[in-house]
Amino acid sequence: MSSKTIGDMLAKGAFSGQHAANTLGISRTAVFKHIQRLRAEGYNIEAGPRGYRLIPRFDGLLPLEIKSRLKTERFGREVLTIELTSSTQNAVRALAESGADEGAVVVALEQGVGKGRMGRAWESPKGGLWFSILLRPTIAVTELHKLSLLFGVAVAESLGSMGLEARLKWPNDVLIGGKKVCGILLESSAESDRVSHVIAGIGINANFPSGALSEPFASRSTTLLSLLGRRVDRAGLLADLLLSSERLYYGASRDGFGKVMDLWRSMSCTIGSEVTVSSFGRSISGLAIGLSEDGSLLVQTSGGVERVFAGDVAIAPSKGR
Ligand code: BT5
Repeated sequence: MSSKTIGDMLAKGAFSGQHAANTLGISRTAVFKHIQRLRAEGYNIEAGPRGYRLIPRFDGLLPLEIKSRLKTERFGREVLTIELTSSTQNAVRALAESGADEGAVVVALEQGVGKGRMGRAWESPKGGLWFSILLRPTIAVTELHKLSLLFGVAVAESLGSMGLEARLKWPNDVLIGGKKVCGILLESSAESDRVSHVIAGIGINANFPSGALSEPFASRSTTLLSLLGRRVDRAGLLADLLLSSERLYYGASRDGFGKVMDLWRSMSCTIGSEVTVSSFGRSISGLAIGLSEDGSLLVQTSGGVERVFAGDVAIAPSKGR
């Protein structure tokens, strides 16, 4: 028996020391010791007439609330929630440098300087699901970019299980109804050709209205609240997403990225669309005809098929679904 079991009970509601002792087959003193351990970790646990009760904080994203929903082996087993940070990427980098294990997650209620790709900003108001996860992949440096495709698939799967049809825009956007609901950022640290760690940052516009973002992002984005008309359980969504991504990640580490690529193709709104791709100051237009095995986008232009390895895609409005 560990504090985790008491933690799971606390995440579900109030209980008496006697009830916990009976349920777990331990003494009331042992229950009290677990409660004290959790208090020492920073949880505010009230002992009132209805027994022990966890005082809510962090708007449903306390580590205990997340952990009680986890079905993963490694992803999210170490989780830290921060009220306000510059970027969860920085917080996970600090964990990585202090030797944290693969799967450590940092969640922030709000980010002061949320990061997009290529030095762009990511607006991260309260109500979003902003988190980063530490990976220590054994894959080749040349395969790293496929991880952003992998997380895109995992996000789309999780949103799908909430009844939302998410589509993927190459390389790393998740769209619903043609509007961006989630962005993915991968930052890696490699020495020569060995990857020491990768930090995957995922931002999902969850429980705030699209209007909370500034223009022009607001009109190009959507949020789960705007789509569903209700707040979602972010701890549950995070747990679900960690499970999807863990399955895909260890599957890809074992068998390669073939399955991820196939899933990505089936969820793509890029393939089959007229696109303009801007990459390193150059822009090409044509029909996106496929995703090649190396993760590059194949674009049929008037001059032939071009293979795009990095860049931003704009989808022609009529096809941007
Ligand atoms: C991304 O970059 O889409 C990656 C976003 C990753 C965010 C997560 S949150 C947790 C972790 N911690 C961080 O600091 N970052 C990660 P990119 O493809 O470059 O898109 C950035 C562009 O999206 C911006 O230039 C805006 O146009 C737009 N944008 C900014 N905030 C947005 C938002 N909340 N929703 C939709 N679009 C947004």
